[in-house]
Amino acid sequence: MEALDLLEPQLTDDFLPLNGTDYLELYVGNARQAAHYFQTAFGFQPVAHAGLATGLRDRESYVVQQGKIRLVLTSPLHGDSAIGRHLDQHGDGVRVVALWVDNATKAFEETTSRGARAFMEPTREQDEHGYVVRSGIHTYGDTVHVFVERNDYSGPFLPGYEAWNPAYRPTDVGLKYVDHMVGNVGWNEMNKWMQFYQDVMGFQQLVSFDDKDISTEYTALMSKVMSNGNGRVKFPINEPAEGKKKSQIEEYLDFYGGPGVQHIAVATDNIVETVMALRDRGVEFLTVPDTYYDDLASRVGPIDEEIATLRPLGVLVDRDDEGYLLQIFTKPICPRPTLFFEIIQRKGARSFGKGNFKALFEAIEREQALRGTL
Ligand code: TYF
Ligand code: FE
Repeated sequence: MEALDLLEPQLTDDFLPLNGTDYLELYVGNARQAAHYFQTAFGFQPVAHAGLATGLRDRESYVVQQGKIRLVLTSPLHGDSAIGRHLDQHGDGVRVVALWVDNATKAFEETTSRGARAFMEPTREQDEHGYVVRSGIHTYGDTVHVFVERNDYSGPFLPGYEAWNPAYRPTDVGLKYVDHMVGNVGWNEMNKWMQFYQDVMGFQQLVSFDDKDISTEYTALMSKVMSNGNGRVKFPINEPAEGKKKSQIEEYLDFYGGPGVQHIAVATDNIVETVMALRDRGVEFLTVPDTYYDDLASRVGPIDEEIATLRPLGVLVDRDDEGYLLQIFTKPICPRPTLFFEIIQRKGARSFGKGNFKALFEAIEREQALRGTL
């Protein structure tokens, strides 16, 4: 690993100050069932709804939230539509990565003047709870960034949405915020998108992994981690690399029909309890061979958790100069082997689990072999 100095909060001019991730909008085949799944399996809480009942004619959306993580699940009401075509091409996936800003008009001007392709001109929406301004730009594939200015808004989500208060409310599982969100891009496109986040959005590179860091006997990929100035938004970008067999990134590109969001890493401050709750509710995780745990203590040194507790859960551990982290990856959450979730707990570490890459990628290869796509 070529570990560049981890970023300190930027003191110089940040032309695109971000307060964090505002929401992630997934286009899904059945938003009602997806909302139920994210409530039941992942412990998200119901927040808002828009659809035929609120005057929309073309789509239905459910908003669910846990900690600061807000998901919008949207389905089209007709086939011959932009959302319908997105679904046909990509299957369920992330369409919008919305970022919370203080000034969505300025965010639009700063990014488009640096070369971003406009997706949504600054638009003000108002209701009895105040107003919101949104704007947007295109990023890799069919993915877009929407800038959300909501400092003068007190409604449940956005104007046009009604509060959604069903009696059904499974408890949360302790998820707190989006730690990072990873994009898979095409062959030899990683540097282009790294440059995009640097030049157009003012991000800086945190870390870079080449194919020697991220390869097993069979498959390889490359990755660069981009971070905004204050570190609240981190976007690793992966590209496939040549190996003896098909890279998991190439598999993703084949099934998603191009670049897109690969995984959403969500943070917890008690990964043992969170993963126990998720497993109880039927969430399926990748597992590593039991031997992973045999040399864990010597690899990572003393940790607060009992290895005997982590082992049956399949939680992975890695250490860097600043501390350690615990992480685990779900299987893909849809029929295509595309989008999955990572659960992460940081105990000082600001890295991404490089020490786990080999075990993790071998676990992914076992899944690829089961699917017949390796
Ligand atoms: O976000 C990361 O960098 C880690 C490791 O295809 C990782 O979660 C990297 C690539 C990948 C899966 C996980
Ligand atoms: Fe990750």
